[in-house]
Amino acid sequence: MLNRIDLRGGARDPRGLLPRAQLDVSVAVERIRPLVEAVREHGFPAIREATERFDGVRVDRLRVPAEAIADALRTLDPDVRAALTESITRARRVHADQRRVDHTTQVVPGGTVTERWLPVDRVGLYVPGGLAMYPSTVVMNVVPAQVAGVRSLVVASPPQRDNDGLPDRRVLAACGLLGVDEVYAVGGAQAIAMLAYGSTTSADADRPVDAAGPDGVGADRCAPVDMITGPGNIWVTAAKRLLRGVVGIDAEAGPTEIAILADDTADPAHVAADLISQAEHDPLAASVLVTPSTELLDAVERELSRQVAATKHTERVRTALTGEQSGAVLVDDLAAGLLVVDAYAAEHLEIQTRDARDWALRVRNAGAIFVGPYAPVSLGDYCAGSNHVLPTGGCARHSSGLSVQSFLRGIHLVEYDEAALREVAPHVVTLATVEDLPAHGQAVRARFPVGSA
Ligand code: HSO
Ligand code: ZN
Repeated sequence: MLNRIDLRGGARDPRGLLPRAQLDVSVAVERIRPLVEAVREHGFPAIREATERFDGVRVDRLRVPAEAIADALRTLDPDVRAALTESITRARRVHADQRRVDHTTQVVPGGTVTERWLPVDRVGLYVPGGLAMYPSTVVMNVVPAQVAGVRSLVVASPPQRDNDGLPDRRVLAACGLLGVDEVYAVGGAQAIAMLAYGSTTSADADRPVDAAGPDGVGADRCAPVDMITGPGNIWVTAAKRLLRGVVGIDAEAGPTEIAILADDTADPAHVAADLISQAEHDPLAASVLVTPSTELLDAVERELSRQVAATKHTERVRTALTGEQSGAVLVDDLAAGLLVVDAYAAEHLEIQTRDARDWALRVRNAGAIFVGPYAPVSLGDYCAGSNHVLPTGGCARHSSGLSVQSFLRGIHLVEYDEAALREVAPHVVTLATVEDLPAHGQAVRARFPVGSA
């Protein structure tokens, strides 16, 4: 079922041999530009018009009433509630250890630099509502933001026709469990534009936020956020790309990926199940097995035929596994396999080998690494305590997954007394002169005469 790429017996550079699904966002950016502009100019009426056009729902208010969130929580299946609660507890435990402390460096006597870590003030989280409903994604975005100390957290998610034009009930329940009460029933590019610009326009800037406009609607206007996180479809991704800079954007989430580095000690039934688990997300999802063992690969193939036929989303999974973005890479040994997984830089990497931890510690590029036979990716998707918002498309070479750090800004506090400035002043003046920026030097000279260094 998997395309075979045989890298044995040669020193071929694995880069470029593992094709990935390419998402062409630039065309989508041009398509959504007018909509984003309309939201910026007109606010609520433009959002309402887009919601009617794309979601087929006519809304008078965007904000989800508190009773609807409470009701979704009250009627949530007790098992789902228990599982989400466990997921939240474990995620909080891990993310609490990511808190940063302010640090002061004494550079010279009388001269210090303090790094202060301050949370972003207001964050918007987009939760998709199309193919899949992800209450777990609400957890993975909200927990690090809350641990970072973000004071104002808002969720936007598309209105569902089968839920009275409100977002999915399980998404609302997750918001309720996490104590997020500012939720908007808005999806797609219009949601990202609303979060970035707010749903207020200059025409209603002078009325209080909770007062209705002249037409009696829009009493629940959304104030702009400073940063947007969360996955979405191509239109959401396009809007995020367009609005990067107006607001902070976490990352562009592409189709999910799993790579497994395995040797002959791996259980083929587990390897197959794990490859299928991420293929289930999307026909464009990538599942890649890297192994020196042809016996294992053959056994995994037999398992795949059996398990793919039996899984619920057979067609989606088969399309993903047989797509050019997926495959099995045969290598001479695990050291060669390590080069392949590093070149690939998977969102999720499983190590199912002898001495799995030793190999895992040698990996340089991966979003998250799942070590040994009892750490499948789906554990991390839901209940490991780790975050499941991870870099895709090779971005693990330079980026990390969502964390408390993502919601913090480090601000330097520079404190020098007169003696400390006097001592270093000649160097400042020299550097200002070499850069032909004499006014920079003058700013120091204005305080006292400066000799040469
Ligand atoms: N594997 C996905 C996250 C997810 N899985 C959510 C299930 N629900 C991307 O890391
Ligand atoms: Zn998943």
